[in-house]
Amino acid sequence: LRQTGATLWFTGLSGSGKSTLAMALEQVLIQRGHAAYTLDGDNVRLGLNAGPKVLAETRGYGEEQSQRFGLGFSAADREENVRRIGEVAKLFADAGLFALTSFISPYRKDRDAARKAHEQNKTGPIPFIEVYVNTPIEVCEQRDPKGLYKQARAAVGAGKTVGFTGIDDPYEPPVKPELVFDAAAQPVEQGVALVLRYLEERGLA
Ligand code: GGZ
Repeated sequence: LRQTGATLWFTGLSGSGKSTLAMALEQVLIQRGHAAYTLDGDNVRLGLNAGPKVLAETRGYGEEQSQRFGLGFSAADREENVRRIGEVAKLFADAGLFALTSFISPYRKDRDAARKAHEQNKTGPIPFIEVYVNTPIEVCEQRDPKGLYKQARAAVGAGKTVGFTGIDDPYEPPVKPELVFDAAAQPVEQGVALVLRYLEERGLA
């Protein structure tokens, strides 16, 4: 096993193709002999950062406990979600793995805080590579694999607030991401090649 820890931080809208790209990269990195692991909503928002509903169901938490410990989609909860993911990714990378994170991570200051935590890691700086998956919202909304955009549009149209990213909650694009990939304009293989080339140039893969 080659010990080359780094965090690849994918950020972008729901349906932008972050997870598809992260998963494809994970496979290629593993094929090349690296240890790599993808953190995404499926393994983090249902586990470590479970929401109130999940905690009520899986742990039998009452209303108050669920609200207190569960993470939803308010600005404060997204901040905490991203903070914990940043810390976990840092630990994975410190242990010599490629940590790939696939979360909207919509707020710039929260991503920057994760970056800073990597730079200031106690046992030495850990590479933090921000990959902005900038697929246009029109395309994300067209894809809408879970029907969430449709739901959000309908609710907002009926005068409700849902706080859905890109609809009535902000997405703040990175100012200086290491890499940018538009999944609407390019096939995933091209995204994989883009990231691999970058990692090779930095001597990480
Ligand atoms: C955005 C939401 C919301 C709201 C539920 N806004 O396509 P998905 O379903 O699988 O990806 C989205 C996921 C976002 O979770 P993250 O942990 O990546 O978000 S963040 O980084 O902002 O903490 C979507 C679903 O959860 N989802 N409600 N209000 N996406």
